[in-house]
Amino acid sequence: MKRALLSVSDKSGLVEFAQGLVDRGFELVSTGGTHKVLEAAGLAVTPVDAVTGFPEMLDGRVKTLHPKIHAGILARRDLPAHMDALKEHDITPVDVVCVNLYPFAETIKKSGVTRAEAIEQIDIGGPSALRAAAKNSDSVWAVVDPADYDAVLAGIDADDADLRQQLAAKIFATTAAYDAQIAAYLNPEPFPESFTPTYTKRQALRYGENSHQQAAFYAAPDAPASSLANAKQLHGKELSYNNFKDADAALTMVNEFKKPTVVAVKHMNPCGIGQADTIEGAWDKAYAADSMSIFGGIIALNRNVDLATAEKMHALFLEIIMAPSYDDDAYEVLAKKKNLRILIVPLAEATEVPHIESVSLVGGLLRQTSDDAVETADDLTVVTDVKPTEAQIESLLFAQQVVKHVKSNAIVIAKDGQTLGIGAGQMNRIGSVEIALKQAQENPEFAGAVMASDAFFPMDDCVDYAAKHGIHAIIQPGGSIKDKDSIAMANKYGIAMVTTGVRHFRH
Ligand code: 93A
Repeated sequence: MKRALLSVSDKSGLVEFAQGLVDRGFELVSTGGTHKVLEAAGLAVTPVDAVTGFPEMLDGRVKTLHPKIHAGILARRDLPAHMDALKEHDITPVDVVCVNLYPFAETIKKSGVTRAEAIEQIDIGGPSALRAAAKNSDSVWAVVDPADYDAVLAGIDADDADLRQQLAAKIFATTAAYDAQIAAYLNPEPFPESFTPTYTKRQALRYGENSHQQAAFYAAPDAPASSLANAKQLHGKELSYNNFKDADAALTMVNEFKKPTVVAVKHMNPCGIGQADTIEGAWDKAYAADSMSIFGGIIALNRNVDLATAEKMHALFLEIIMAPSYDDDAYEVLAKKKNLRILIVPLAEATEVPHIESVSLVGGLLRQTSDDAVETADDLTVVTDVKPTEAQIESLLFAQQVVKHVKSNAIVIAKDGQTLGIGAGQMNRIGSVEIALKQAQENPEFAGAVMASDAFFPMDDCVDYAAKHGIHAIIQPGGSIKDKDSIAMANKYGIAMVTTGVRHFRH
C-alpha cells in the first residue's frame, strides 16, 4: 500500500484530496488537527504518532520530525540499498507529502502579536517534510498548495514526472519565501546583509515596455492597500507594463498632496498637476496646465470623482483614471469608454512612507528609502534682497512638491496650485529651464509664475534666463560653490530666491 502524509494548516480542499488518494489506494497518515478533520469526514487515517512510535511532543513542535517519516520520504526507490535499509528498520515509503505551513506571514500582520506568538508560528517540520519530498521528486509528490490538488490526483494517475519536478521547484520557492519572511521579521533593518525577495506573480503581462519584450507583475506580501497590487479595477483593458509604471508614478504623486489634487502623468513624468478647493477645480487646472500632453494620459485624483469632473474627463482620450471612489453617475459616464481603465485606489496612510524602492542593474539591485521629504515654509531661507510674498511662497512650495517627481534635471514653473511648465530629463539644467519656460509662457496664467529646481544651479545662467523670461521667484536647494553668482543674478533682476537645503534628484 502506498502511503501519503497529510499535515496542513489550511484545510481547504483537504477532505476531497484525501478521498482522491484513498480512491487510488493510498494509506493516509496525519498530524493532530489534520487527523481530526479527516476522521470527522469518515476517512480511515493513521495518526502520525502510531507511525513514529513517539507522541507528538513539545506542544506540537515535534510531530513529523522522525526517521520513520523522513527516511520513508527520502529513500531512493532505485537504490536497493536504500530500500533494504527501510525494510531493516521497518519503515514504509511515503509517496505523497501534502503539507502547507503555519501561517507565519498572516500571524505577524495581526495587530498586537507578541514575539512569542510569532515564533511559535515558525514551521519547522512542515518545510522539512516538503523539502525532503521535493528532493526526492523523482518518486515522491510534494504538494504545498490546495490549488494543485486536482492536478496532483491527475498526475498520480498519469505518473507525470514533469509535474512532480514542477511541484518540487514550487516547494523550494515557497519555503525560500517563507524563510525570507521570517528573516525580515527577525531583522527588520531595511538593508540586511542579504535578502530573498518574496514577491508572488500576480499577472502575466501581454508584453513589456515594447511588444518584443516579455513581462509579468509581481506583488509584495505586504503591499499596502493604496498600491496597484491591491487596486480594484472596475472597468477597461488590463494594465500594460507601461501602464503599471505610469500609474504607480501618478499614485505616488497624488498622495503627496493634501488639498483636492489631480495629477496627469505621461512617461513617468507629471504633465499637469492641479490643486483647488474642489476636485473639479483641480481637474480644470491639471488639464489647462498642458492640454496637449494630457492626451492619452494617466490620471490620479485624491478625492471622490463627481459627475461634473467625470464629464470633463470623458471628453478626452485618457488611458487610466484612478481615484479613491466614484459617484455612481460619474462612473457610468466614464465607463462609456470601452477601453478606459478605471481603478479604485485608496489614498496612502501616512504610516506607509518611507518604503524601499528598488531598481535592477545588470547583475545587481539598488535599494533606497523613498524620497518622502516635503519642505514647508519653515524650511525656506530667503537668500535675496527681495522676499517672496505669501502667495509666492505657496506657489514655490507647490512647485517644489511637484519637482521632486520629475525626472532630473527637473524644472517646474507653477502658480496658484497649477503647473504651467515642466522641463524633465535634460542632461543640462538650462535645457530644462528653456523647455519649462517655453511651455509656461504660452499659458494665459503665466504672469507672476515661480520656478522650482530639483537641484542647485551650477552657474548663474538658469537664473538669468528665468528672470529675463518673466519668473518672479525661485526655489532651489542651494549648495553650489557658485550659489553667490546665482543670488547676485536674482538681485540684479530684483526677483526673490529661497533655498531649502534638500535636493530632490530623480534619475
Ligand atoms: O511544529 S512543527 O514545526 N513540527 C513538526 O514536526 C511538524 N510537522 C508538521 N510543525 C509541523 N507540522 C505542521 O503542522 C505542518 O506544516 C502543518 O502546517 C501543521 C498541521 O498541523 P495539524 O495537523 O495538527 O493541524
